[in-house]
Amino acid sequence: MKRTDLAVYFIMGTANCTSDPLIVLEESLKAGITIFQLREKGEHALKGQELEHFAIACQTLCKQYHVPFIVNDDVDLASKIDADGVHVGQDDRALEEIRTKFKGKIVGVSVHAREEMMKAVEGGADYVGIGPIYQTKSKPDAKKPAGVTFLHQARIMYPEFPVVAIGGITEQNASEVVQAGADGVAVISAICESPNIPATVQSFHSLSQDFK
Ligand code: TZP
Ligand code: MG
Repeated sequence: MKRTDLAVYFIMGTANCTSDPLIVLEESLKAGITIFQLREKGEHALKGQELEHFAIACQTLCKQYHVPFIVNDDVDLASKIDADGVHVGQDDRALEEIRTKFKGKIVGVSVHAREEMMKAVEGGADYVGIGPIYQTKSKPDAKKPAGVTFLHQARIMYPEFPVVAIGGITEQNASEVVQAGADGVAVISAICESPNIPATVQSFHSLSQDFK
């Protein structure tokens, strides 16, 4: 994958949307998101066949716009529907196992500290997600906001490695994370709750271009 693929990374599940999630996704794709992750969580999360159907609907839209389709956590679902990649946290399946099961696909890993970052890079991750940078209301079990300190260190450790920042990122604070070294911003609420998705996506795009 290219670092520029991470510029505007939209993450969404049905719980994040107050209107039809597929309409929100299509609007975001039209507006120019560069990568999409299906992250279906929460009490009323879709499961089994329903989840698979919803995932395929998201994947079909992403294909139409030539945007990579990533599945959060669920490596089996990602393999079954032949997604473009998976994203896993530190408590999910081991990177080595995913790498062998999921050849030629994008594998993203969430990291919070130096050792986790080194392990992900050496274990063959294609990119890392660093966060939460700011306070987030989209992940009830999120760690404490870490600010941009580690993000900046990660960029110094690995000048060329694809890094996306996550957690509480808005149009207002996105420039700080890009300046600290992120290749892009991963957002849920900034897009799901935007009153003007095209303007929001455009504003994230122009920020990541300004600092390149
Ligand atoms: N991982 C760390 S913070 C977060 C995830 C999935 C939620 C990001 O959502 P938002 O609404 O962009 O803060
Ligand atoms: Mg996870």
